[in-house]
Parts: sequence; structure tokens; C-alpha cells
Amino acid sequence: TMKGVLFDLDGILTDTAKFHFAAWRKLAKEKLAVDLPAEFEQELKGVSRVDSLVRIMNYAGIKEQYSAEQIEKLANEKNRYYVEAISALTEDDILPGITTFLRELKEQHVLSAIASASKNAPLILEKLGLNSYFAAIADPRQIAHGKPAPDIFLAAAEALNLAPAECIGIEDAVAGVTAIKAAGVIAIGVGDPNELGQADLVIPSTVELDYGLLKNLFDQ
Ligand code: B16
Ligand code: MG
Repeated sequence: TMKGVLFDLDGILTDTAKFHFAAWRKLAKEKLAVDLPAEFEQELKGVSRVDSLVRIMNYAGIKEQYSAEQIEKLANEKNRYYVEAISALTEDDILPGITTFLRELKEQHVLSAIASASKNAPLILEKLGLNSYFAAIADPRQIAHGKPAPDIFLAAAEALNLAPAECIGIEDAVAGVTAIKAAGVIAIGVGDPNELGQADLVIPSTVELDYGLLKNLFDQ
């Protein structure tokens, strides 16, 4: 039986991608003299902070000009812009259907955990007022490889004391769906089926999420 649900955060519980991207755009423009095209937003979903910066530098062909320390410093700077932007988040920013779904899982004694690449996950959960629904938050600082590697989903299942095969993972990013499948977990993608085709089930939006849907998928 399904015993746990492993949640991505950005793009599943709340839509923070726009804040991440605005912070990267500001940093790129001000500190790197690089204009990021809108299409780049998609590419950075689920990708860790430093890896995102490296992607931006590679895109601009300037990666070789920066030391690891400078990269670290610039990444911290981006985070300051981002944290400022998300300080205004409230429960009104929870994506549609999520609170009802979390309540339902709790009633059914299915455990929920966070498997996010974001080091800001605890802060965001607190802002959204969703802390009490989660039995565990996997710590991205403790894992060797970010998404698309399976590490963060394996860590989230382990934090619930569950085997990966007892869980379902939910993601909005291509790198995230790849990570879920690599962990041996059943994957639900939220978004475009052409992009997230690797998932076991793709739904257009978070409103679709409910216990019955997950149970059917798990028992298939
Ligand atoms: P931070 P997720 C990811 O969160 C975001 O999608 C990605 O854009 C971001 O760079 C990454 O977290 C790291 O976030 O800078 O806050 O540590 O989608 O895995 O929940
Ligand atoms: Mg995401």
C-alpha cells in the first residue's frame, strides 16, 4: 500500500519560480552584464542554486572567468534578492487544491515529506503555514547530488522510514521527474505531458491531486 508522498516544493506547493527567475535576472544583469531570455526560467526549475548560476555563466560563455569562491558569493547575493521577494508569501500563495489534498493524506494516515532542492524550503513552509502537514523535510545540504540524481527523493523516503517503493513523488520539473524515477518511486508530473512524459501520470494542475487518484495509480 501507498504509505508516503514525496513533494517537490517550488512549483507544487507554491509558485516561486517567478521569484527565483526575477532574482537571477537581476543578478545576471547587474553583476554579469547578461540579459537572460524568458525561456531560461524553465531550465532552472529544480536545479540547485550554484548549478543554476553555472548554467547561466555557461550560457553567456563566461564561466571560466570566475573562481569557485566568486561563484559562491554571487549565488549568495542572488539568494538575498530571492529571500526578500518571498518574505511576502502567505497562505494565499498556496497553489489550488494543495491544502485540501494535504489534509486528506493526513486523514488517510499517508505520510508527507518535502523533497526540494531549495535550502529555503523550511522558511517557505512556515510562510505558507503548511509545516504541520509534513513529517519530514529532506535537507539538500546533506546530499551529494542534486536533481536529476535520485538523492533528495531517497533521503525524503528514508526520513519517513519508508522504502521508495512505498511512496509516490510529485514534481513540476523535468529534472525532478527524472530524479523520482531514478529513486524507484512512482512519479506524478504536474504540467505539460510533452515535457514530463517520463512520469507515470501527468496532470495539468495541482487541483487534480487527490487521495483516490494516487491510490489508483499506486495499486495499478
Ligand atoms: P534555493 P524545488 C528548486 O526547488 C527550484 O525549483 C530551483 O529553481 C532553485 O534554484 C532550487 O530549488 C534551489 O533553491 O536557492 O532556495 O536553495 O523545485 O526542488 O522545490
Ligand atoms: Mg519544482
